[in-house]
Amino acid sequence: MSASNQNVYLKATRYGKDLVRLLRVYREGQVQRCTELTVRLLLDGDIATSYTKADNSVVVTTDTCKNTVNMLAKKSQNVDNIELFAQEITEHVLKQYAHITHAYVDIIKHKWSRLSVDGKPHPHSFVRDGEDVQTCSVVRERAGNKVAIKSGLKNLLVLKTTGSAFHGFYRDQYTTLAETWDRIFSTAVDCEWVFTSNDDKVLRHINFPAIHDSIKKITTDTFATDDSASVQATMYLMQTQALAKHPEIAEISYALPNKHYVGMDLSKLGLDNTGKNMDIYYPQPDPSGLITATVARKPASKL
Ligand code: AZA
Repeated sequence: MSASNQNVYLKATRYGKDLVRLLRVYREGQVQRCTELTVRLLLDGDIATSYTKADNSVVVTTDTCKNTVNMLAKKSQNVDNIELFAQEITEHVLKQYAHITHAYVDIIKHKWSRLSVDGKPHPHSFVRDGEDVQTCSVVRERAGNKVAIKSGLKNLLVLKTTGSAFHGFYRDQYTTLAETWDRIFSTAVDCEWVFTSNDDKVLRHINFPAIHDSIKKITTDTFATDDSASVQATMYLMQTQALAKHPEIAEISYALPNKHYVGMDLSKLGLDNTGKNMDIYYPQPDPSGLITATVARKPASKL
């Protein structure tokens, strides 16, 4: 059977450039700012013939996608506000290409924090003080000029040395885990929140950096202060607080690995490293638990 008369169809398409990396410097007199991004720009639309008929006339090249990101970074005043910058890219793409119906932009913002010298913020020097990143994902659809925005933070490593317990869990013939009332709790926070509005006029005026800072603070404050009964319970507390504080958000998801730190058995060396005497732990690289949840607002009830 030839390829063309198989009983198949092209179900979904999306293409563009990934891993477009750039550093944007803003020079404002003596003080300079910089933002380093990794950007993905993907397109969809009336492009089926490029797959099914080798028709390249509908292909905006992936090289053009890369140039678009770089040119808009050059022109934009908002590169450091990644949700706004991503909206600018998607808006340009749909204005520029009549046959493109969807633009997808994902941005990772890497960390460059201003250095201090003798206690004073330095005007043009920065430090990578953590591998945690800020993320966003923006989709713009020509039909109805709809925009969907998700923001996030990833790889924020935290650890607490007490204030975490885990007991009362389900037991069966395969359960060997001991209950604990005091354990190390460590995780790499991966969190995403979805904005309720799909209206680009509304979405242009949201204070995305402030919401990001606030959700990061809710996450770390709750992690530190909650007398944790489990990763699940602490996570839910973070989610309910974030939704209570930020009406612009429809839902919030976390994925938290439970990075196990296990007390070392030093009994063969004649040392007690158990119970209240446990202070040497092995940071177990794998396996780790993985706890995830999405918390969303209930639909408004119809009276
Ligand atoms: N949640 C925890 O907080 N700790 C655990 C789990 C869990 O589901 N399973 N083992 N240890």
